[in-house]
Order: sequence, then C-alpha cells, then structure tokens
Amino acid sequence: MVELLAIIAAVASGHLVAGLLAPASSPFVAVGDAVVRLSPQPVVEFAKSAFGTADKPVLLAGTAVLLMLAGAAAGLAARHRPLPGTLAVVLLGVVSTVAVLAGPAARPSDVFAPLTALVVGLLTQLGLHHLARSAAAARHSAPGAAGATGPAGPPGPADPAGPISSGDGPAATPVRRRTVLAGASAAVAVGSLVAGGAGVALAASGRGIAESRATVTRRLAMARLTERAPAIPESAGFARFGTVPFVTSNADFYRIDVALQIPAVRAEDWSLRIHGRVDREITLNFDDLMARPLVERTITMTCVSNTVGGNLVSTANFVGVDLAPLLLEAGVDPAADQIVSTSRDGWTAGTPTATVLEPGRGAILALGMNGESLPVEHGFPVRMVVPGLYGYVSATKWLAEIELTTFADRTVYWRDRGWGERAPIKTQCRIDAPTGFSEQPAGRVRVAGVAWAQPVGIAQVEVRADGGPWVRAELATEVNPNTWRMWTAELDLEPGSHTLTARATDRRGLTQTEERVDPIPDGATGQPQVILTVA
Ligand SMILES: Nc1nc2c(c(=O)[nH]1)N[C@H]1C(S)=C(S)[C@@H](COP(=O)(O)O)O[C@H]1N2
Ligand SMILES: [Mo]
Repeated sequence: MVELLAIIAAVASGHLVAGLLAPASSPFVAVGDAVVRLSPQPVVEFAKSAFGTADKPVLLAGTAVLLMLAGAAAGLAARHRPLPGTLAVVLLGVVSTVAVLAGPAARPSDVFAPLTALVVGLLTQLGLHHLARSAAAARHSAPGAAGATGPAGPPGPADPAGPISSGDGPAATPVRRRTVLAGASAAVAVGSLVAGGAGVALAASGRGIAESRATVTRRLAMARLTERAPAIPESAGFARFGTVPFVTSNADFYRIDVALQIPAVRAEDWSLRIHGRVDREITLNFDDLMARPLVERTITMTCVSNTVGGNLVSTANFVGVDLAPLLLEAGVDPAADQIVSTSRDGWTAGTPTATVLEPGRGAILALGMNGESLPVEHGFPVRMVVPGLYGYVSATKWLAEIELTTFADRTVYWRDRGWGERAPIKTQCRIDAPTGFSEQPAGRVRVAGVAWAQPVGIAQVEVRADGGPWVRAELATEVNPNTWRMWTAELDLEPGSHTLTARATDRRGLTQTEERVDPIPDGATGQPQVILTVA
C-alpha cells in the first residue's frame, strides 16, 4: 500500500512539474514512449491494428497498470521492513529519469520532472513507513489494543490512554496514530489526484498554444495569397448518393502519429534549420515563412497503413510556402537524394529530394488548414505536405529540422521498423454507398465512392457485381490530380446477396490490381468490396 501510494505520488508530481516546465519531460509519458520505442515490431503492428487510433490511451492505461502492479509487488516485499520498497521506488525513479533523458528530443532541463518524481516518491515511501511503524509500535505497546480492528474503531472503556480526543502529544494512542497514517495516506492519494490532474490540464492548455494558434489564424486570414485554391464545385461530389464531403473538416481529418504527448511549440518560438548537404545553411522563423509567397492548395493525404476500403485518407485546403524554392536557396548538393525532416519530438521522415524538387509537384511547408492555423494534432505550427507520397515519408508534423542527405547515409523512424524506403501513394478507391451488409430494394442499385491516384489523377472507375462485367462509373468533376475523385454508378441487381467490387484506373493507365497485399511495407493493394442484400 505504502509503495503503491509512493509511486502514485511520484508519477503525479512528475507529471505536474512536466506540465509546468515541458510536457514531454513527464516521466509517465517517457516510460510509455520507451515502451513504444523498445517494443518488437510485431507487437507495435498488433497494437496499431487492434486499437487503431485508440492505441495511445491504451498504451498509457497499460503503463499505469504496470506501475500499479510494480507498486503492489514492492508493497508486498516491504511488508516487514521498508528497504525493499525504498529500493523499488528509487529504481523506478532512476529508470524513468533515464527514459526521459534518452528521449529523442530531450534537453538537460527535462531532468527536473523525473527528479521531482524520484524525490517525492522516496519521501512519501519513507514518511508513510515511518507513520506505519510508529502506529504498529504504539499498537504493540498499548495493552488490549493489539486486536483493534479498524483505524476508526472507538477505544474500549478500559483503554488506559483515554478517549482519542485527548490523545495529543507523545502519548498518542495507537488509534490516533493509525488515524494519522490513514489521513496521511488519503492526503497523498488526494494530493496525487490534484497534482496529476493539474499536470494533465497544464500540458493540454499548452502554455500559450491556443493564443498562438488564434494569432496565426488571424494573420493567415489577412495575408495575401499568391495562389488560391479554386472553390470546390458542387459537381465534385455525389453527396446525394452518399459520398463523403470533398474537403474533410479538421475534426474529421484522419490522424496518425506516434506522439503520446503532442509537441507544444508556439509559432512565436518556432524555427526551422535547413542543413546537411547544402551550400549554405538556412534558419527560418515563423515570420520569415509568413514573409514568403503564400500558396493555397487542395491536397488529399493518405496513410500507408490504410487498408483497402479504409478511411486513413482525407482532403484539406492547405496554406503554406513552396518547399522547392526554399531548398534551392540553400543550394542542394546533387548527390543528396534524401531529405530527412525531423519533428520537434524526434520523429523522422525521409523524402526523395527529386520528388520535392520536381516541377509542379507542389510540396509545401503548411501553416494553415481549412481556413485556420494547423490544429495542434495536425502539426502546429508548421508541417510538411508532399502530394503523391504517403504521410510517413513526407508529412512531418511539428517540423523542426530539414537535413539534405542520402538514403545510404541515414535511415528514419518507420524505415528502421521495416517499412519501405520510398512510398508513392498507390492508386486506390473505396465504396462508400451502399454500406456493407445493408439491404437494398430490388431494381437499380446506386453505388458511389471515392478514388485517388495522387499526383497523376483518376482516369476511370469501374464497378461490378459478383464477378460480372465491369460497369464504368460516372466521375465527378476533378478538382486537381492531387485530390481524390468521387464516382457513382448504377447496377441492375436481382434479389439475393451480392458482392460489389470497384477498381480505379489512373492517368498513367494503371488499373489497380485485385491482388491483396498488406499495408506493410509500402501500402496495401486489392480492390474494395461490399456485400449487400437486394430484397
Ligand atoms: N511528427 C510526426 N509527423 C508525422 C507522423 C508522426 O508520427 N510524427 N506520422 C506521419 C504519418 S504516418 C501520416 S499518415 C501523417 C498523418 O498526418 P495527419 O495526422 O495530419 O493526418 O503524418 C505523418 N507525420
Ligand atoms: Mo501514415
């Protein structure tokens, strides 16, 4: 019990100090992060597929359970003397300090939060043991009290020390001492709850991030854009047949990252270093970016982990700065075939330099998304977006650094975990209506969906029922080749159960294969299917 409380107090106080100083230095988050980094790849893949975007809360809950178990075990070991418990608390404190300092973006000042946790954990453990020992000693020395059953049990009439109300001073009764112990334990528990809650709130409040985002939103609204994304015409979708909105709202935009704690960087404090194989290193701050020509582009982003028919694909209007001219200003060594971008939290992506420099590709450093500054979970204040490449090789959020290097010289986060070195987006489509296992009235059945083939665009989509002839779908107006394209078709279906299959063909003339391949290492293939019943 004492050790459990000590560990809870340690975790909570560490989280509070981290909330005050640097959310990423929380010992609790650092231990969770270390678990992710050190987990064998199959475990990570299992967690991603089993828990999806809930993997973060699941991981943090799992870390909490492990710490509780450690506390309970230490408590058992320390039943008779405090030393094993002290050692356990110190060991955990040291481990979490190491975890914080070994983090990919750790700074020396990050040591304060885990050190606080260690000290608070140690003092709590020693303090509570002291109280417990004196309560036990008093109990043994108090005649007739050895069998007392509860801390609040009233003293018997024969109690030589008299009623508890007079039990002050050195002659305190065992009952009083046990009350003190219970009170101290409750105080530790409540104090931990308050401290931990405050830490969570502080980390979430992001110390000025909300204000910074509002300022950026205002500045973007007033900025003169050198390139505007054309308005999305009604004819770009088939909403009446069940296609998703063409532009995904920020709230609905898919989110994928390994950040247990979203890096909190104010635009005012942000800077980017472009270095490595360049003629001259460049460091830019947010004002430097805002002073450059600002462009607005509608781009569909896609995650390599998207399974056939999945929804890790979304479209937004991004406002940002063209990346290619910026790199050319730094002067790129022709041998530097890889651009490694690093996030504020140390995550890395490797992008082919040739793709970013390709004329017309439209790679940007994005500052705005759908009429506001980037949401924090989508990379505030600055992220990379490269049309046509899966996010893990291009779309670094909370951007901090860009290094020109080679694929031979440097590997990056997901490359180190078995994913592909280069990952252009594979041509894909999805059936959004009718939904799987729905029942449709007999006759002509309306089918609708979405297809994408960034950066070349969709040329054709076909649908068929039960391996019958392919029927060409009607395509919605193309917004640009870097976005998805909606489609619809009608099929005549007899009553009974049917399997619908769709396939897209891109502007290169490539039709998506029916061969099913898993997302790892460089994107799933296969044709989406929906089973439905016609009544
Ligand atoms: N810093 C950071 N950036 C990141 C990632 C990450 O884990 N950390 N994940 C990448 C992946 S795999 C994808 S698909 C996109 C997702 O961007 P979104 O969450 O804004 O949709 O971000 C990319 N950028
Ligand atoms: Mo991704």
